[in-house]
Amino acid sequence: MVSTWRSQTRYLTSMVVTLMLIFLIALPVLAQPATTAAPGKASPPAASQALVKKHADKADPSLVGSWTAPIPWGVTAIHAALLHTGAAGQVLGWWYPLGTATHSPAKLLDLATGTVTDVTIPFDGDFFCAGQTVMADGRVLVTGGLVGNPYPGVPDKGHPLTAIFDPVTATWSQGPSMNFARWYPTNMEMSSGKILTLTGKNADATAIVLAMEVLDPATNQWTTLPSSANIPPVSDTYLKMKQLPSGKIFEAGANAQTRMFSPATNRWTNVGKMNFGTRYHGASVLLPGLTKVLTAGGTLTYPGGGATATAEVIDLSAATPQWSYVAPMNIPRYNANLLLLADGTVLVVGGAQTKKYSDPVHVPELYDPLANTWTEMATQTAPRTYHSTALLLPDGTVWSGGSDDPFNVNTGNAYEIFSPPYLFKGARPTITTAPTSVGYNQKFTITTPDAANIRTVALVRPGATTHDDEMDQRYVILPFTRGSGQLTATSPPNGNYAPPGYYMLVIVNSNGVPSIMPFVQLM
Ligand SMILES: [Cu+2]
Repeated sequence: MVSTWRSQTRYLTSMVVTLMLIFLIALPVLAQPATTAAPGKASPPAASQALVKKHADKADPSLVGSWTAPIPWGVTAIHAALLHTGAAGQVLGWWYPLGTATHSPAKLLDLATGTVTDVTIPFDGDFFCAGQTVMADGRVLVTGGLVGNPYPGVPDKGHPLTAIFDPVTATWSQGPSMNFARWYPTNMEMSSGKILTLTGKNADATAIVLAMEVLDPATNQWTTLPSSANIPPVSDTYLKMKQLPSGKIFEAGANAQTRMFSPATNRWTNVGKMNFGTRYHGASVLLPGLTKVLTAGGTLTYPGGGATATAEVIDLSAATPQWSYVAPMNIPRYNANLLLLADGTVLVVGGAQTKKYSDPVHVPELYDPLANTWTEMATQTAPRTYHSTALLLPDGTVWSGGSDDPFNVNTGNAYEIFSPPYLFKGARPTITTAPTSVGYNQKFTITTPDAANIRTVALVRPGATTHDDEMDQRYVILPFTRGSGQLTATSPPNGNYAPPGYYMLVIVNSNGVPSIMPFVQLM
């Protein structure tokens, strides 16, 4: 928590520099041809264009859920990851060093007790605007960041450093450096358990890194992919990557032209083009079923453009997949978090409307993919704009934190918990026992007194998120049969459906109420 005037001044100064930096970074993007809707394209459905809407109309928690007040924890979680450790899971959050500090501040929140532990990264390196993935063994890989020690130092330049957090020992270690410096990269775990890292600004801050590279956690070595795998020069930072059951990987923005990458051939093909155009700082999520991707929000011109409320879905199982408008959000926004919930619905949390920290949206909305409806939820206290994060927790609630808005330091340094409406709709089904690990394509038993009225069994991937890029989240529905006091589920066929690692196991009853979700390691 920033408490003295001196540190406050230093903080604000560093923030002004940050804003300038990010503007400068955006210049190459602004210099690209403007992306506008081509004539003859389908118009988006009518959406509310009310710019600022701060309060939900209803108060019944079974309709709109409820929020806690902000809870201080001493770190602005520009980055956040859910860990499988502790009795109820833990949240790791970190951001940039301030002033003359050279280590990135980090905190560990134990969800069972609320205890917060300082786990500041113990070596030099600014792991701010980095990539992150929870690897198959539960350790968190953080890639790249900003050259700028002491912060703000030399801006714009990426570094190739990596850091690995082991949640079992609650300690950081230095990982192998990447072959390329990257600031604003995306990580994703591939079906093999290897980590694909791509995009990001280079060491000179002159361009986006086009080469992709892969970390093999078994050998701790990075391998650069052949140049045929390079991303197109027009690509954005923080590309939104989704592992598909086909084995291919879909890139769902920000660029209007979306693409498919084949790890088998190391080649890209264009697949679909978003009707809205390029959605700078929009969000996207792979929907349950693993064949459709939802994108929502964003802006055509960044920074400083107006936000859109529009949303689109692409069905990647179609012969010729195309983006189609679906129901728009009620409230335009960008820099929001798009989060899969325990029942397979999608929550959009936070966001801004005109500038990175301006006109914050305090009203989350719940998207039901089956009904194609967005419903406004209860109002949260804190502005969760640029550099905000959100995670689904094992108890089915939502953690919302971050945003380094210099005028809301106290709320940026605090988190809030949202209880979705499904927690106010009667008794929860309970999982009495479940395995702690399971292989692929295996039947396994879940004992529960609620077997008779369970409608869904699923594995939910813990989040690892920054910059509206929920890098690995997925909701994998499992086939199951019912027995007396138990369910027999079948695990995913292979890593294309669910890359190896820790998942939250959920059962959802016929009222749409999810259980508390124990961790199971898929291996
Ligand atoms: Cu950033």
